[in-house]
Amino acid sequence: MPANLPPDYFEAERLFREAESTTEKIARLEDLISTVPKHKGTDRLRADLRRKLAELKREPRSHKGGARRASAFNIGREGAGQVALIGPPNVGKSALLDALTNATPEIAESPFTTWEPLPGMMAYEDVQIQLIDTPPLNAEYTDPGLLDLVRRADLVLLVVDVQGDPVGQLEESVALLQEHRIHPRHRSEELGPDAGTYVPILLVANKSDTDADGELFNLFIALLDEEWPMVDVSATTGRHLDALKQRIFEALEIIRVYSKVPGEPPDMVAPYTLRQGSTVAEMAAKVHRDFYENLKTARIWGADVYDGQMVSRDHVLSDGDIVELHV
Ligand SMILES: Nc1nc2c(ncn2[C@@H]2O[C@H](COP(=O)(O)OP(=O)(O)O)[C@@H](O)[C@H]2O)c(=O)[nH]1
Ligand SMILES: [Mg+2]
Repeated sequence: MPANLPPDYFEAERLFREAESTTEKIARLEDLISTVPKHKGTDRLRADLRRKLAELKREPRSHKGGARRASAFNIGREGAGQVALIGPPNVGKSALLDALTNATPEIAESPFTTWEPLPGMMAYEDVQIQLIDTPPLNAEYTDPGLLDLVRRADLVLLVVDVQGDPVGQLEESVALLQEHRIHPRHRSEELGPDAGTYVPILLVANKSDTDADGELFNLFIALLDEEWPMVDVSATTGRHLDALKQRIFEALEIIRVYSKVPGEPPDMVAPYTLRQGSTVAEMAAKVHRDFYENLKTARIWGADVYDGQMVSRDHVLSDGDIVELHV
């Protein structure tokens, strides 16, 4: 694997790995190939990928895959991460989307108010995160598009109603996902690499509006037989919604990096967002391919460096760093 592939490559690679039908695999592999920068260090990789693409094109296509790509669930990623709100009917998924984002979904007591997924953007400090409301999980029928959305999501918020039967709701939802080989990430060690797709899940115990001392929430926790990352909130009163936003940001495992043009003040308004552990070269790839290819050094201001420190392209960035790229 050549060093310093741009972050888009890893994202595209993940989507390719998760593609199910041949049609979808071909489309995603084509996307993947387009993210590989063209230079000597990537010759082998590009040849391997093109060979794989030729093989896939020889396979018979399934119509199912073609239909799936056009699904309403295939929502383009926007902002620093894509987060799916899922769960049983009436737990307040749409109410949460309404409370957290600029979107205005329909909210109602009837169990099947939401039929189509609906995205909205949530501001957290200076980043925008995409939240997607979805139709309820249903043991009778689950749209394959919904399952794909869950597999692709950077984070899943599994919403339950703490005033209802949160344990039953959680168990049913997890069982349904499991039927489709989707598992919470904290089970990966137990289930092993061949069990299917692991997704990070944050459990959201909604409707905790009358639960001022957390009694219902603590009872819920006591009844669970494993530990979940979880937070109790109320979409109606706004209780703990700020904490929820922060947990979402943390769970995405991203850092914000601010760019600076030599001789000018940094742009502190629109940070680049990168995965934790990303390097200066990966940041350069987000700015422009030319920066990525021609980058010589960079100067950094931030918590782990002295002001204006010169670093190489392999330097690992921290949240809040200001970076001046030199080509
Ligand atoms: N008490 C209370 N009711 C809520 C809360 N969130 C949603 N609801 C109500 O629960 C019902 C279902 O909400 P909705 O968002 O449509 O649920 P969804 O089916 O999961 O999308 C509506 O009557 C909402 O007003 C909450 O935090 N507290
Ligand atoms: Mg709804």
